[in-house]
Amino acid sequence: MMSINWFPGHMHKARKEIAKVMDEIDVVIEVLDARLPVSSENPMISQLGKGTPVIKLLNKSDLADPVRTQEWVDYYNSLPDTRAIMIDYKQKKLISSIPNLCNELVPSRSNNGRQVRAMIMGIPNVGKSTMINALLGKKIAKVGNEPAVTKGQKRFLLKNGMALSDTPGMLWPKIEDRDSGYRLAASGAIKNTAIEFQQVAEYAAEFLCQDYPELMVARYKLKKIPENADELLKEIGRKRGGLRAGGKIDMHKASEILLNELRGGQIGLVTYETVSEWLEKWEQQRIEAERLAAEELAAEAAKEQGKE
Ligand SMILES: Nc1nc2c(ncn2[C@@H]2O[C@H](COP(=O)(O)OP(=O)(O)O)[C@@H](O)[C@H]2O)c(=O)[nH]1
Ligand SMILES: [Mg+2]
Repeated sequence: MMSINWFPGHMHKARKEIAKVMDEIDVVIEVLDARLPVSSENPMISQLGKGTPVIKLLNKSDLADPVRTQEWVDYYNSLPDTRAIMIDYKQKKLISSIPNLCNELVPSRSNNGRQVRAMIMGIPNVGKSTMINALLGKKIAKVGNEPAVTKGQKRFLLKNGMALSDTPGMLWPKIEDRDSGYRLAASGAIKNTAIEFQQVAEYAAEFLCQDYPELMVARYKLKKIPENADELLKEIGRKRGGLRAGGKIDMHKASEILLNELRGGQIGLVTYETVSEWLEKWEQQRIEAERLAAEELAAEAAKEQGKE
């Protein structure tokens, strides 16, 4: 079983900082990775931001499956106080429409000529800094692959009167779900994780065989749809110079090829999670939580009886 330790101390600090600024925020602009909208969430955002309207940016949609992204957009738009848009860093027009969307969501402020205060939030690497720079039309936030780029609380003013600030502290994804960990690793959203590289490739290969077999056939010029992850990786190894002395297939090299091409988008537009999958998971979680609560009640009742 994998375990990923996200420095709870850091998390605690972020929670305090966010709770402190949340009162001053009118709109949350939550940046998600369109390929894995739920797994790229940080639950603190919805917890601490309760009652604050949110714009969900399904970012990096240039890498995602457009059909699945549209399903996520529709789902999020059905939630109260929530707007969702499919976006990526090249869509300048769409990006420049975000301030107006913020104003629409908080008419009480914007109609009274007051600045709408928006905070851009999200886990590392989802594209917050890139988005801030595009919104401001200049390079203010440092873009980088390393997460520790945005430090402290910064507030930037926009020309049209919207005040925009970056996430204070670090918001790591919450990895309780096994799939979420692998998806974050496979997409490149998190790097150098505790998960074995080859295991991530196997997970990705399994998923691709299941959900996108035709992309595999096209990319690796396969004669037929691979039966499973192992067969796919072996085929990639064979075709792409992964043969070592004695004809042994270099599975590490095959894994590297698959993951690099998947992350780079060469394989095609891929989305790891679907609305229907998560609706089912959430329903199961709800049932499980209810069961636990009922058990607890029963245990307490039994204890009370014992006292009498
Ligand atoms: N393909 C793609 N890459 C993006 C997009 N937005 C950001 N990136 C890349 O994702 C990486 C992380 O971006 P950054 O803005 O630093 O993320 P932050 O940690 O949330 O501030 C950088 O390499 C960006 O170039 C997008 O819409 N599409
Ligand atoms: Mg940043």
